[in-house]
Amino acid sequence: MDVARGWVRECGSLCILTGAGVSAESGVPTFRGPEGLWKRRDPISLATPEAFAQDPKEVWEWYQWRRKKIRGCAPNAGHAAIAAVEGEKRDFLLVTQNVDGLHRAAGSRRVEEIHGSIWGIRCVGCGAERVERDDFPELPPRCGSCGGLLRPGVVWFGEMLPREASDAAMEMLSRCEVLIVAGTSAVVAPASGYAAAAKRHGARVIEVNPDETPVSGICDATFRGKSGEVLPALLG
Ligand code: BV8
Ligand code: ZN
Repeated sequence: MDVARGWVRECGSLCILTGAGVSAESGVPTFRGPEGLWKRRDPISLATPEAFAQDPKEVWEWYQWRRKKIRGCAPNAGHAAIAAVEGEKRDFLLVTQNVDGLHRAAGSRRVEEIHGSIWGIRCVGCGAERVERDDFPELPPRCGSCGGLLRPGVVWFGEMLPREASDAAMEMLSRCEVLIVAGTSAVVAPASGYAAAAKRHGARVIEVNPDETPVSGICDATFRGKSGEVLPALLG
């Protein structure tokens, strides 16, 4: 731990990549964990444009179920440690796959939500976008100005990542001295390739995850523990 703490302390350019595991201790269901299943449906089958086209009401019931769960969750010590180290770094970027908004709630500011936010909504008709934290009385919700269907402001499987967020992430991965990969199973592309990209540019890569993942083998240090316990020790 001391060696890795030294890398983090001494580096001028730090990037942190997070996944659902970082929010697990806050009570947010992970994608692959048993508690992530809704009505026994595989999350990947619901988070697609095809599922929405076929049954927008059912897809919205799933997102409303997740929004309700997340609304009752607060950031944990892992989120707080990440928000704190941001203030100490000249060059810093948090890249998250999480749509729960807990990083921002913890005070993170230099953050790219590459898979969008569950609190965002967008009209498939006129493209109008806004943040809506309240539940919708009627599902699927409709756009107030054009009557079009509203969809969650997240990136679905088969959809491209938001250009700006993706470019900012790739830019940082090409110059960061240290990359911390926390709470991700590293199976969903393109984020699954970020550790290798940073490694190619000479970064030290540190993994925080109770389990082995496909990127463990290229890491310079791995901590098999919960991010809410490891990150405060590593970043504090
Ligand atoms: C794209 C938003 C171009 C929605 C999400 C075939 C082969 C390879 C790739 C593909 C393929 N077919 C299609 C693809 C591309 C596809 C992909 O990768 N599919 C996978 C399933 C194979 N990717 C895409 O479609 C991406 N777009 O590529 O565009 C394109 C376009 C057209 C066609 C081709 C290419 C878009 C991907 C984004 C999808 N949206 N989320 C929503 O949330 O509803 S992805 C979603 O799932 C999350 O955002 C996250 O990215 C992923 C879940 O992964 P994790 O966050 O890592 O969570 P998981 O539960 O899996 O793991 C938790 C980990 O935490 C575990 O390791 C566990 O051990 C650990 N853990 C548990 N507790 C703790 C902990 N760690 C620390 N502390 C703890 N306490
Ligand atoms: Zn509209």
